[in-house]
Amino acid sequence: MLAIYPGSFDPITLGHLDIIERGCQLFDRLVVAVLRNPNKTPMFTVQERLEQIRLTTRHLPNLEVDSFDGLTVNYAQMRQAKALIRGLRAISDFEAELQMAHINKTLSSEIETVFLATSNEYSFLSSSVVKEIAKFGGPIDHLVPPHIARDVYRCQAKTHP
Ligand code: COD
Repeated sequence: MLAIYPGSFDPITLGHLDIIERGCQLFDRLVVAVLRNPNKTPMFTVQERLEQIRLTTRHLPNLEVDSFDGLTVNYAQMRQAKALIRGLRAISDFEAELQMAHINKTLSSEIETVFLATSNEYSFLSSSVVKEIAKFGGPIDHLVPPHIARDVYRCQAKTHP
């Protein structure tokens, strides 16, 4: 059975990686799908994020990394996926995630949303937190893989030399 883990992944964090590794154990195949979103100004281009995720997940043989635009359920249908995976960190995630799951169900009744609860150690972690800490020169090595930390600091140095 194929599942899709959609998101922005700007950049991928250890929290995302935890969900990906657990998703790979639950499903035969998992696709991490990066949204091409023209309305947002990300830190990393879609191409950079795809490379970052591929490098981070080389140890997972049943994982694929891809990008998509438009509705997630349309992409999931095109891939013949049965489920969307989403991570839940806190009640604040729950409200928005539940709403999105309901909307997606109305758009495509055959695709289920599967929620995975965050592991305790990553319950506070998001891509935004990583960027915020890096902006003020704080340590992020415990939040993202080492090559991502380097990318974030390099990007930070370019924008705020
Ligand atoms: N622990 C556990 N889970 C985590 C952690 C963590 N530390 N950090 C993030 N996650 C989870 C998030 O809760 C989310 O489920 C997933 O990982 C991805 O997170 P992000 O922040 O990288 O990506 P999002 O949430 O911005 O992605 C949103 C989508 C791109 C999936 C969404 O906007 C979308 O589907 N857009 C396409 C248009 C569409 O179909 N919209 C829905 C109908 S209106």
